[in-house]
Amino acid sequence: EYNIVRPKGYTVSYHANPEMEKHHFGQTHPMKPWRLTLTKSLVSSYGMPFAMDNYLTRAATYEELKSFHASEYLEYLGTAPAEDMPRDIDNPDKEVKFNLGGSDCPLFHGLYDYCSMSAGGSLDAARKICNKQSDIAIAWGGGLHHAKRSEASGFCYINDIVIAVLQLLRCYPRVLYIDIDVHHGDGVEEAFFSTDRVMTVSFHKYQPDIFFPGTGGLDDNGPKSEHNPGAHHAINVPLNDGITDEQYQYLFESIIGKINEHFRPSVIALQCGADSLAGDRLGRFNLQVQGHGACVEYCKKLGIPMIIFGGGGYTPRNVARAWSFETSIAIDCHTKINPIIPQHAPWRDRFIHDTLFPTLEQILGEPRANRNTAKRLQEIIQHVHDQLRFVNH
Ligand code: ZLV
Ligand code: CA
Ligand code: ZN
Repeated sequence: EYNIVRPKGYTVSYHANPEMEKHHFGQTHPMKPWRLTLTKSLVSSYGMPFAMDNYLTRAATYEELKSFHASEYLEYLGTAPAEDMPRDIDNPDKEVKFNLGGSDCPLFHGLYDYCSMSAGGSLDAARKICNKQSDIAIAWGGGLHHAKRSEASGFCYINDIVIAVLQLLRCYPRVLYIDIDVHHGDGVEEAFFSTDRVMTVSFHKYQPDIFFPGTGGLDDNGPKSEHNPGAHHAINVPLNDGITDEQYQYLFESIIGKINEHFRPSVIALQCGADSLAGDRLGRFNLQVQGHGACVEYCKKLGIPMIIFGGGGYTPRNVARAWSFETSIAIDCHTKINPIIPQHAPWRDRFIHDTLFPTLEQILGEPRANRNTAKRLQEIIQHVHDQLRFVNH
């Protein structure tokens, strides 16, 4: 019916496990792993699995997690008891280890399985790219960019992206990490602070003290020391509320185009956090499915192997729309996809509007005020170009 066929001349793999999606962070917590179920079901309703290699994700092993994380942290993560109420509210005096058990990073039943499956999917994706079995590998269950070596942070416990990039570095000289989640990709940036083999670029809302995590200013470009090879290899694009598709696409293409010329990446790791969409429960931007997807399309057109990760995204119907559309871009059927959500799609009523591309008015009623001026966008582009004068590979 939808005429979905394999793309010509390249292979796309899709890595998922329905077991991961059954975990719960708690009733009031904004992170809903169920959004992955809704995404997979919409992707399937369109017939997209026929055009990809589909893999059931396994859990990453302890040894694999140890490629980035400290063993003290992993051991605690594996043994800490699940609690029904966040500790810091219930027992404010009780010790909270590794930032676990607070309200951002609760200890829930099956936490270790959830984390190791998220990392397993991202690592499988990286291996498929390394083996040249895939040209684009999709891992929507990954993208947990805030986790540190021995600390959980911002709903992230295991940094699947860092683990996958470490795998890519075994087979490729240079990795470009791009992060379009509305939050700063601080954990990935920090992990590769001292190498010139990884360049990290994050686009995010920036308003220290008010918006998490508060890092990622325009002048934060990696270690300042002349002798550190990682200097100038962290790029940050701090934005204000209400940015539109048009502005975002202009910034993204100017910045990524220039980085591609100077850094010459051999592979791209793209974190597609969907909390940068309009109407997100935590986000503040005015991006539509088309503008978010345009970033994926631009990267794909560079013709470099790529892993696509998930990330944030707190309004599940919009997460499923964006990640389904981006899957269609990966397999090159986005121009012929029917914008009306298939009649047989499960949970069809959850989408409220029956289109893959709701308008800003449909999503928000009144769009959020845009606090990004044309002048500021030019300053950002100029600053990035100045940084890149130091980067030549
Ligand atoms: O999308 O949280 O603001 C990748 C990602 O980038 C905070 N956390 C920290 C700093 C002090 N806390 C506040 C504690 C909040 C506890 C629970 C919420 C509960 C309900 C509604 C919203 C939140 C919330 N938490 C909103 N923003 C936060 C951030 C963490 C954001 C992580 C983004 C993760 C997956
Ligand atoms: Ca970001
Ligand atoms: Zn986020």
